[in-house]
Amino acid sequence: MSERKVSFAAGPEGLVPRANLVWLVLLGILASFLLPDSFGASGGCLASSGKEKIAVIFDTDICDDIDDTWALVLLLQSPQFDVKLITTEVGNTEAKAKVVARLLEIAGRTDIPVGIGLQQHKNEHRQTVWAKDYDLSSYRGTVYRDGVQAIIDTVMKSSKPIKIVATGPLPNIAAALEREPRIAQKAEFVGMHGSVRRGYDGSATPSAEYNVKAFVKAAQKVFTAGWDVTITPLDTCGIVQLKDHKYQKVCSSKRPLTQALIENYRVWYRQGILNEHKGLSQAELDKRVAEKLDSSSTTLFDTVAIYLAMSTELVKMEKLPIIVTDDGFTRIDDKGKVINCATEWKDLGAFEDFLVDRLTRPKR
Ligand SMILES: [Ca+2]
Repeated sequence: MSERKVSFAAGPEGLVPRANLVWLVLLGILASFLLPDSFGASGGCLASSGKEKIAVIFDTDICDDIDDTWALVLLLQSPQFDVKLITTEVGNTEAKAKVVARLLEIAGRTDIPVGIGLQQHKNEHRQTVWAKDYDLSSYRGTVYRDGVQAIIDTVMKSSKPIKIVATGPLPNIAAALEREPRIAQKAEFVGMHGSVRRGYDGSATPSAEYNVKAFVKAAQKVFTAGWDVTITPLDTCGIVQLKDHKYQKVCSSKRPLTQALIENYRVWYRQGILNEHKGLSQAELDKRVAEKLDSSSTTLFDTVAIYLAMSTELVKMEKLPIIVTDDGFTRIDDKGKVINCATEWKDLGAFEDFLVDRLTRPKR
């Protein structure tokens, strides 16, 4: 693949007398408290000022659960990131790539290449109907047919540290490690994976979390590779949901990308009901969709992985030795590789506020 060139505006340091730099630093600190980025995701002064963005590859199983779409919008509306590539995971990865490409067009971000991940089948997913008529060859950016190779090439050609942020099962990432093990020396891994002390819905018993259990061997490969691993397990990501005025603020946003997010939520939720209740009347279907869409989001697991790629301020991080068992659990075990785990929220309300701000903020 050919890597897309990204140009950076030159910083002002070389043009400013040294004495004035002190004032600039003080103003920067003050701004970090006053501006929206002070929700705990400043990512440091460099990232928030746009001088040194965080290079990321986003690997997503979008279209299975809807939270990946929320995560994608958060990613695109976070100025800390320099998004190098988005790859699709699991199932009909080409149909999923169409959804990603159409969302990137709405976002005005066709500078971001899309990679089609390993394909397990060609069935439709609940959300793919939204982009059913979209022609992937019309995407104004680059589309890589071999998403795994695109991951490898993007990492190996990167001139700066790069983070692979994954919010689905991991066959693409495991295959990339298999083909080119050196990516583990040049990248960090950040994922929505596992369950350390708490399970689904905040239960006191750990669960075999889907992203791990669905492709256990792949998860074992990724978790034991030589790179730095950071995860939001169910302990933190499994209790994130927007309700009431926070949810309503997102729904009423006039931003085209945010409106597209809610439209995808509608399509995805509607298709889920249709899959379960094929004989349902149109009126009953509309009623059920409206009830859910008017009230709350689903659990927004994947948004926390995006957050961890830029900040850990709002969560308690622990370095824990973790093994991935053959039945899909992520257990604390002295034989495990030590990884960074977001095990508790320090301030979940502040994260919700941050998320709403990012999803609804005016385009800059
Ligand atoms: Ca996901």
